[in-house]
Amino acid sequence: MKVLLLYPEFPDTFWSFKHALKFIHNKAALPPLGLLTVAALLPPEWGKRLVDVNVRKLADKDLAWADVVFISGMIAQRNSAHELIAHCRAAGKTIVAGGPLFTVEHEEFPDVDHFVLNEAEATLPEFLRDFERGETRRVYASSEFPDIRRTPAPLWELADLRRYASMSVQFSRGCPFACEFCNVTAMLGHRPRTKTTAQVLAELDGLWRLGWRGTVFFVDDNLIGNQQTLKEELLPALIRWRKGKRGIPFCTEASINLADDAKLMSLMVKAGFNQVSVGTETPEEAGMAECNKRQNQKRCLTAAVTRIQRTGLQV
Ligand code: B12
Ligand code: SF4
Repeated sequence: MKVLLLYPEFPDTFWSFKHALKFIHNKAALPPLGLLTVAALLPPEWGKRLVDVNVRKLADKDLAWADVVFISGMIAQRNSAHELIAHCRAAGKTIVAGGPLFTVEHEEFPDVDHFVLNEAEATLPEFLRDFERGETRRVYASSEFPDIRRTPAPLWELADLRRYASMSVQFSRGCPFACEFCNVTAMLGHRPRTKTTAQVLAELDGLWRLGWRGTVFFVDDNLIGNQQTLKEELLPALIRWRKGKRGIPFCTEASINLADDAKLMSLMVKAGFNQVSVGTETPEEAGMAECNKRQNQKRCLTAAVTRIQRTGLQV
């Protein structure tokens, strides 16, 4: 079986960095980690090819090569996803769709043959069993939040790393907060689930072996969701891992209560984090209350951001 893993184009928004990326001769900010993870969950004997349309065009020969197309994406990629699906449909390919876009609005895509929704660790095994037996349903969904301590390392080797500004690694899924505008907790739950430290180090070793020395983005919804594991296990291990190595600075996302914990910030800096994105959204108390951004309420955001910056972390 030959699988074409297809990632739709991002529109020209702030977060696609289309104009800025030209200055550093890259095509996209990050590789499609979801598809690279799905690739690692597929049978090892299957042929796999990645086409990230943000990096290169989908060619007719890619479609001619493939038996089946696996497409991913987030809501921002909706238009490109529709176009790619129409293209694959015209080429007569079986289309399997998963990832955040399809998990929240799969009804909008009548041309997709199979939806494998939610986290692939929970839904893909059943789809693969049915696919091999030739008895597939249209929708595979699950309300389970799977244990990610068994998630295999993403198949980085499918991506052309030189085209990306950063690589990504995921330590945890889920977030203890409940901001009203955010899809994370509905899709991934409130209890942060973590990979083991050994898994994260194996992923970093894999990137190092492939020659990557640039930034690695820990794409956790909120890296500090499980502070105990972070402080006692992951950060000390990252400090040891980094010894004798040059390059690979880390960046991540965290909630503003990071500013309350000097030890945590200091460990992060020692582990090689130099940048953290913090969602402030609004300085208005009424706005924070309306969108349930309770972790930002009743505190001076400027003072919190300054405390983080003083440790050497760029915010
Ligand atoms: C890193 C990240 C980014 C990066 C880009 C990532 C990239 N690939 O290029 C940046 C920072 C640029 C970004 C930007 C944005 N992002 Co973003 N991002 C993330 C984040 C934090 C991690 C993504 C990731 O790598 N996850 C790890 C992988 C392993 O998870 P995954 O992709 O979901 O894959 C799993 C399953 O979904 C499934 N799966 C995925 N694909 C497929 C395909 C098939 C065929 C199958 C079977 C299964 C499957 O299996 C995987 C393993 O379980 C997620 C939150 C999250 N936890 O996922 C938000 C998230 C995806 N982003 C989101 C949003 C809203 C945005 C923005 C629109 C924000 C904004 N307001 O501008 C922009 C849009 C980008 C743009 N250019 O316009 C939303 C998407 C909501 C949705 N339902 O689509 C999320 C879920 C966060 C949220 N707060 O709700 N983002
Ligand atoms: S803190 Fe971030 S990840 Fe958590 S619910 Fe709020 S916006 Fe989503």
